[in-house]
Amino acid sequence: MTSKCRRCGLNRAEIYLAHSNLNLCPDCFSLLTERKVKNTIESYKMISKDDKLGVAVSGGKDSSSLAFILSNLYDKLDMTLIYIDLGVPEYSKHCLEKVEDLAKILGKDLVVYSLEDKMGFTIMDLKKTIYGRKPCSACGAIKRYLFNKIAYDFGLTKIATGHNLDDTVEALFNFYIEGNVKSLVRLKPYLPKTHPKIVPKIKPLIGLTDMECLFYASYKGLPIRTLECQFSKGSRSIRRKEILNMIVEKIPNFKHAFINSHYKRILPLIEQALKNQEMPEIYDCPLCGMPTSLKDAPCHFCKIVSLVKGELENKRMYAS
Ligand code: Q46
Ligand code: ZN
Repeated sequence: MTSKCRRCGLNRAEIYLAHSNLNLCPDCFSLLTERKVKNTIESYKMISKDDKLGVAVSGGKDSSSLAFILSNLYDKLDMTLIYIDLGVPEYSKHCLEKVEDLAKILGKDLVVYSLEDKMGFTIMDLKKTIYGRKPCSACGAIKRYLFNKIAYDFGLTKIATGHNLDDTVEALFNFYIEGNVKSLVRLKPYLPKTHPKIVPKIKPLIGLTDMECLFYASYKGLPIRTLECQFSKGSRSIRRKEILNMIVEKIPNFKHAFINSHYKRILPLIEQALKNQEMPEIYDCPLCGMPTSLKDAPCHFCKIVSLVKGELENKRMYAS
């Protein structure tokens, strides 16, 4: 026997949300999903009407759902999609097609930043040169730097990213294990401006699971990628997510409880304990002028760029 939607009582339920024990039809699910995002935005005061918002898009289910929900909820909001083409064969082109389709559907501007055109190298060069194996940590650092730099150069006031509940719990879980208090404190739904050149970051999907984002994107027929980056397989973050999903099989609201207790009870205590600590100094990178915690030294991004460019130059010299 098929069950009816718990909200409308009319349509056939197609999705079961174990963490809240709800059977929902696609329409009610979509409505509740959008409401959850609106509640997150309002409770953290993430967006104001004068904002010029940059949305970091990747062609994935999360960032596509994010852009779609934001333009549904705030149709007058000044919103620009930003895509970084990393130059991963097949994958990057495939993702670019998806974000171009999304921008057309939403009627929003899309800024495409090609690493190869602008910087003269791709993520594949990172693998071939300095990293040898997986280039993911450098790739993450490059993306973080560029999203901020692009938003700053375009005069955008905030950057929204598609980090969802699963991503956040996975990252928190890792920082707890490492005892990495500095990163733990920085991982917030709303990271305000700490320097004139640092654009505030918001995570409106922090209350939605991977599954909810996937269902939402498919119910809305959003253009999302069907290819994975060749470096994503077997990553530590995926393994940690698998472990957390095993816990959820036994304790369905585990991730929701974890994140609630972290943000409502534990983080305020940590922040209180760190209150009298001096803020780390911020310097200007001598190469790009962007903020860095390193004194008289290039920022992390510029270091990666000069390393990979130096290696590429060496290779060219040896080859000629
Ligand atoms: S794009 Fe970059 Fe991911 Fe590919 S190289 Fe790794 S970090 S897996 S989200
Ligand atoms: Zn720099």
